[in-house]
Amino acid sequence: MARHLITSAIPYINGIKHLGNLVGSQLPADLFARYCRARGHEVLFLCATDEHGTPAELAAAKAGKPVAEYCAEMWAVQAEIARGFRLSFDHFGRSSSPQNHRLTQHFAARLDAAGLIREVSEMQMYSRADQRFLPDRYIEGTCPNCGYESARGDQCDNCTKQLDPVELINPRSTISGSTDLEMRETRHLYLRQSAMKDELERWIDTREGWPVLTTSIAKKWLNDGEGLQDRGITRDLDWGVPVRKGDAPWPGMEGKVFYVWFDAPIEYIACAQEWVDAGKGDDWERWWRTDKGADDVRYTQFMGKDNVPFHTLSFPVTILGSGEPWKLVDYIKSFNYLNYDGGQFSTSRGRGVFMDQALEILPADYWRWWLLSHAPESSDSEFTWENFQASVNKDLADVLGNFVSRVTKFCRAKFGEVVPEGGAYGAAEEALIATLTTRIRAYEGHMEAMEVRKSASELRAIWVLGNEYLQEAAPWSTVKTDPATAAMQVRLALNLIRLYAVLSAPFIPDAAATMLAAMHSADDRWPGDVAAALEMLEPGHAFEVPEVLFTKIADEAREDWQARFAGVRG
Ligand code: B3M
Ligand code: ZN
Repeated sequence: MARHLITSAIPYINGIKHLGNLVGSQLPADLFARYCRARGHEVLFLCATDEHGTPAELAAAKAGKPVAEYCAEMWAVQAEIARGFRLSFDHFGRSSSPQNHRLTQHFAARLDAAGLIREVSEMQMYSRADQRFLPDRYIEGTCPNCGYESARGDQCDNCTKQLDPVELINPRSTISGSTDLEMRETRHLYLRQSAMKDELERWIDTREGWPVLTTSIAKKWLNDGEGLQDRGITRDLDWGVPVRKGDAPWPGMEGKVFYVWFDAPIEYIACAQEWVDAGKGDDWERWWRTDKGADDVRYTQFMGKDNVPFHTLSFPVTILGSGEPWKLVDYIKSFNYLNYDGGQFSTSRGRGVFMDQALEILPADYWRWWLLSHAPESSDSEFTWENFQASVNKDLADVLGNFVSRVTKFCRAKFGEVVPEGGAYGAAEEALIATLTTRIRAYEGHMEAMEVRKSASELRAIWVLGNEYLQEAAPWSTVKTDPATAAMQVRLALNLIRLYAVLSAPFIPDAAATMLAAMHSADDRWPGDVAAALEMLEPGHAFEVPEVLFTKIADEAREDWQARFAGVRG
């Protein structure tokens, strides 16, 4: 038994996320958390909303609400949708929590004491039309690195380079669109990341088996051009963590807040404190402090590729620079992008399927299965309605659903709603158990390695084995000449349903629960010896025929949805 700390990148508070966001962090993190729990490990799985900075301010302004009120409402909306997708967070926190305020100010004080913060007087973009400084996302312009025309002030979405707003070419205000901008003096705190380059590089070099996507992005920003640059960690904004040195004021920094990307990852830790303060846990330090037992913890982070630089460089600098024994990440699982039907998902244009809409049209398991089995791991992947329909109809309805329904209905008709006795296994059953064993061990290997697609295809292959067995054994004809053998075949198949429920639960938790309930079984222990796992439901054990597990998607529904989600949301 091991201890797993698992965090998903924390989604911005501004609005409901689309399926591309979901599959890039929260959903695969949930898959892994559920798998680890199923294997008997101790898990702390955390996520939160990322509430500070310009995205929140801009969205609140658009909604015509005070930003605190807007964030509270949107947190509740996101929490509800997360429950709908069965995301099994131990706590879904908020980066605006008092815990995160305190901890962020604490880290800033430590970094300052370590000489890692310098104060810089700089010229910053000021918009005369808007009468304010324009940090981050209040400015858009052309990326100096790749030429992308809609790069944001803090990062280019196209090439992932972290930017400072002043570096943009042809900048404009995103509030008013005004290009009447001037440079004015303002003072800010800079984190001396450059001073941490060697320590950071040493740390990255000791990370074993990190995915290429993760290390290549980290190394790129560590060694490219000027190398690791110092980062401004304060902003001229109202909404955020006020700049303080721990409990003390920070002279000269009055009225400023920390940059959202400074406090957001600290929320991973604060979230564990919130978890304790909410009465859900009793000790956060044994997960986060290596001097308090967190040395044994394996810490895995899940995120989209655009978030990798912040997690491999910025956040580790905060942790290492503090000089305190905080737990550092052991493994970063990052994802490429999911595209939507020939283009990109677009939050601003409402293009694609958003999490709330997805749950309105189909149960969570349908989405979970498609998204995970098509996770953008080695490259970007694409959602198309045809592919979604085919995958649901084939994998879920024809393969898994059909197996469950055929076996239970046949047994009810011939032997009643109890597991029949039957004779001893023959060669076909022995062969099935051997193949299942190989495949289940392979499935475990892929799940442990967080190879999401490979896990899904192994699971699908395990389902297919059941159908192939049933087809070959054909108890519906065997029963006419040899009822005892038919009974044995059905007994094995009913046990397979229970086993499938256990194996499939991390992917499709609701269907798995339905299958277990139909088998009148509460035993969801992970199979060690497969033969033994297939004897758990003994002769005489009652079961029932479940409702249809998965309904096929008709062409008409698919076409409707295709049209509905192509355009503008609303
Ligand atoms: N909120 C970006 C995103 O949602 C950002 C992640 C923060 S992780 C600490 O993709
Ligand atoms: Zn760029």
